[in-house]
Amino acid sequence: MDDAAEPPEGPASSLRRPTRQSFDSAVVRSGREAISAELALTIFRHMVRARALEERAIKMSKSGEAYFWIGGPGEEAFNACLGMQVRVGAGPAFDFLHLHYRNSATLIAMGMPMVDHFRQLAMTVTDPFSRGRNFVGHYAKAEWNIIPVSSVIAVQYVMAPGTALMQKRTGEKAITIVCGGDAGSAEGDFESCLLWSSRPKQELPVLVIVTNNRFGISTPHDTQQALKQVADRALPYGISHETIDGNDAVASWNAIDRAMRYVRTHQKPFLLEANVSRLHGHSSSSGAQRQHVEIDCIAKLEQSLMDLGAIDAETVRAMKVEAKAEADEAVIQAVGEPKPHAADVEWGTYAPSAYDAVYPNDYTGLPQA
Ligand SMILES: Cc1ncc(C[n+]2csc(CCOP(=O)(O)OP(=O)(O)O)c2C)c(N)n1
Repeated sequence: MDDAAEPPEGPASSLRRPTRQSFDSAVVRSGREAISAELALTIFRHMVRARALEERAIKMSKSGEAYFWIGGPGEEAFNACLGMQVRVGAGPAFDFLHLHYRNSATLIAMGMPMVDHFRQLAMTVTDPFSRGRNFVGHYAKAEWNIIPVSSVIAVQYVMAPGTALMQKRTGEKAITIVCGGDAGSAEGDFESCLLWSSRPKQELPVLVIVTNNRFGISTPHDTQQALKQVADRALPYGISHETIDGNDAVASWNAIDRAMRYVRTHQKPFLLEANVSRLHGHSSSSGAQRQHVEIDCIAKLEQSLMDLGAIDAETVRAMKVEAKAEADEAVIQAVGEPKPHAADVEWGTYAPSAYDAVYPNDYTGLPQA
């Protein structure tokens, strides 16, 4: 960093910082890995905002402002680091994302306004991802190459090679990123993803991610898969792979950086498994109570930043209060917005095709930009 330059304005700008000189050289360490204090503070703020969003979302599901909650509290460290490293944009020159329903911190780090998440949860017609028709966290955004999230688990894995093939043909260094859970990795779709991504001399630029929280709803992972690590599934295909502590922001940042560089440069797949916590159980259907036995990635990074002197308790408190207020305000806005009309239930569900001569009258209109 240029010594004369001020640290960039933005998310970390409100934080108490060490002196100019010490800040430039300060790093947060974890084992043999490190990231700059400045980067760690930016990641931390994304994590805090994502947690505030999820905690408010859970409250909505309990208070009757929403019907169902599912989301990513516990995955903020890994998912914020992921969102910050995505090449965001539309079309083959940018990264494609096939996400699942726990990626709120990824979207927060990419720049999603909180209100959009709450619009989908409150099922308003203003919901930009599904017009109030899908579950929360089921993002879809053409401007950011986000393929619609499916409630049918693991299907995203088998779709990912499709966008990666298109990207490889166009010759850009953009990649496809696909995320899912450990139980979803038991589906044939996951195996198909590995197979299609690793065909000899036709390898595809897919970053295959498994966030392993050790459960499929209530079924423990180790009762279903004999392999100790999901990432070992890459071995027979010759796919490069790594398993990391996804509760560790330093490890997450560096592993995602390494994996993305590999996929971009070599145009080949990489399987990254991140062991994460599930802080509020599976969904509102199982009560969404806080699981205090699980490691909290926010507390972990907070402690590292405090130990370094890059942040103090008062600044942390202020940041959390600010994030909560942002979430509260976004909810007030979202719940006041209109709901979809019953008469429009089929609208946007079926697009015309040049080949569709059988049911020409079924076209119900595409969402307007
Ligand atoms: C094909 C399919 N089978 C079953 C379900 C029901 N279901 C919803 S979430 C889930 C567990 C998924 O666990 P995992 O893939 O580990 O992800 P996690 O929710 O733990 O992040 C199941 C079985 C589903 N939605 N789709």
